[in-house]
Amino acid sequence: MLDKTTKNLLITEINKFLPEDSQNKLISAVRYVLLAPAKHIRPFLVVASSQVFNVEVERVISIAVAVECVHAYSLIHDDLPCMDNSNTRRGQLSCHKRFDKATAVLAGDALLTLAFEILSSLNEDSNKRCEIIKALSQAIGAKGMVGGQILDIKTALHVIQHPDYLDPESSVVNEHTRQLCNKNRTLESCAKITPDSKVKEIHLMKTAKLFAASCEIGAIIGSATDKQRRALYNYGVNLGLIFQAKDDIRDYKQDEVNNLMSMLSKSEIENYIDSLFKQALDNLGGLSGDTNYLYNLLNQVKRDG
Ligand code: GRG
Repeated sequence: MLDKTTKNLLITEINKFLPEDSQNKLISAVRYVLLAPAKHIRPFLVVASSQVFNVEVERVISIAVAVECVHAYSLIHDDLPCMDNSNTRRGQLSCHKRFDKATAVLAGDALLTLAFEILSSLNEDSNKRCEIIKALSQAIGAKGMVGGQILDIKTALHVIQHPDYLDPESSVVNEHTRQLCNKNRTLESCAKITPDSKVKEIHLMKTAKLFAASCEIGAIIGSATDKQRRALYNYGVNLGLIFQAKDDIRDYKQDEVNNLMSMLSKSEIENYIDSLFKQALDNLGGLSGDTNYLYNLLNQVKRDG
């Protein structure tokens, strides 16, 4: 997503904060994930949103690194056996597989901490620094990414381990769960849940709020008006929801739990994506600066995920 020059700037900045230290296992683990090939959508959003206000990329590149640190931490922790239990990430072994579980937990912790060290040390006025830290904290805490993750895990556990909470006729349940559910409970005793709204809420918290905060941070640095800031935030939400819906379509064969494809038809998901796309276009339409990068990204995500 990032152009070559900006990507090089990002990598140079990462190396500045985290120089190679092959004797240090923790730093090696952090660099292993942070420098692995990635799309860098969130750093891109910071840079592109600030460009709407003609902010030079050099001024926001360390913020872009901080946001990528947060994202990398979430991936490392998400891959752990107690979460998504994934052996690979970014085309290589996941952090706990390449190193070990304790190192992976601590590498995530170190990345999250570094993000806030970077942001609190920005060469910006203290008001802006605090606003940026607040926006990011709100996006990734209990009401954002971490909250979305626990909701995801809890719902997944309900589906797998507690079929008594589910309606066996509901399209949210896969065949395995349906069998469990039918075995253990009668239809009458199963509570109804509304599946797609729950999953959309998980998408919002787990993914879209960090997209939105990345855009909002660009607006803060650019001294945007409240209206401009809201427009960029909402653009980020809509983009993040499209990104996740596309990911659900792509990922369905690997993971049916909490996946929109388990509860909506392909055309219903496409309509949902179209409506998010239109809202995101509206969000950009209200901005007078250069929105080309954001517009192109929106099209790219809608097309390719
Ligand atoms: C463990 C605190 C904690 C949070 C985990 C965001 C998240 C919450 C987990 C990511 C899990 C995941 C695979 C979600 C699907 C969509 C997604 C966010 C994919 C990874 O993001 P990309 O595609 O990855 O931007 P790259 O590697 O390009 O940065």
